[in-house]
Amino acid sequence: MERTYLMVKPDGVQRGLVGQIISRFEQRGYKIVGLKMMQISREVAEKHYGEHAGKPFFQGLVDFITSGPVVAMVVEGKDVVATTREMMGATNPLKAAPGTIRATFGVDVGRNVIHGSDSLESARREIALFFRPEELVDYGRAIDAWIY
Ligand code: 3AN
Repeated sequence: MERTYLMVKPDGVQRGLVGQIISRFEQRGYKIVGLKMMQISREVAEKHYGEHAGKPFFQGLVDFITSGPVVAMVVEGKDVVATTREMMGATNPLKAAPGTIRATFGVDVGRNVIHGSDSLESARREIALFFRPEELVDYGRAIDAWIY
């Protein structure tokens, strides 16, 4: 089954949105296979956002993602990378479709409450960057027979 890396950013944690955000993925039928709160180091943040190195907003991005705790998770399910991107909405919350997480909870591109991997390749890279293999759990759920 496909897996993706999702992260409630420091603004989502500070605003008390962790439960509501995680709930959306659970309600959809996706399975959480890794979950932790952590403080990201600048080194890891710079790796995570490596593709944006050199862009004008890069320092701000690293400052922000390291500014407080985040809630990191690995979520598993059918087409989970593309579907969770859809559920998150566009990078700029003002452009995000109504009902998406970013449209529901945000108005500013630098404070868009959640990160999610944008491809299978990014998902693999980001899962390996933030989780050790033993932190991920393999388990079955009876309810899966009603989802798939
Ligand atoms: P997404 O998070 O939707 O995958 P990316 O990976 O292009 O978007 O950008 C990573 C993060 O960088 C975004 N979540 C956003 O917070 C920030 N960001 C992207 N573009 C801009 C921009 N033009 N100005 C400020 N921040 C930006």
